[in-house]
Amino acid sequence: MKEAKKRNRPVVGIVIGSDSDWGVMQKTASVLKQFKIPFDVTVSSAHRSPERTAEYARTARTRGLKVIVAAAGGAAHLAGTIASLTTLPVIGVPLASSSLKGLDALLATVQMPAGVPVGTMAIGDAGAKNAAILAAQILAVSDSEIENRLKQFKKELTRRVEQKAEVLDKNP
Ligand code: RP5
Repeated sequence: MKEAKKRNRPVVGIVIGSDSDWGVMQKTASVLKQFKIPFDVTVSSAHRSPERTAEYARTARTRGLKVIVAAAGGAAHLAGTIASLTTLPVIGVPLASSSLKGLDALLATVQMPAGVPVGTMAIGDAGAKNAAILAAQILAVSDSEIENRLKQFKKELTRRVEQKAEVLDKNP
């Protein structure tokens, strides 16, 4: 495979339970772009399209994915179902799309039985962003370019805090 083509091949797969989840999960996509990590996105539901979800999970590794980010709201079984069918690391993002405001999705995603782990993020926006950062950190174990971008990112986080502290120091 040509180098350029290889570089653009998606290594992170984002799966959302419904297109209504995309508003939040765009944040995962934009952080992955920031780290120059190729990804793809699809909709699949553990409950409404179980066969499609199983097919996605079973073929993920051979399609070249290295990490899967699965996001759903309500009785969120998407990440757990995918994790049961692949050896790839699965990051779950619980979403606040039901009247329980994501607590249902958090518990459904995080409370996996021993043997089938899902790395569960915070509910909503923070979780969506952290899913991308964690995916970058997993990939950075064997990719020094991504590792360097992560180092820069952390420096920038610290710089912003110092900047805010300085503003408050001057005008308490
Ligand atoms: C979940 O149900 C989805 O992940 C979404 O968060 C929620 C509502 O889906 P829609 O009714 O908007 O399609 O499965």
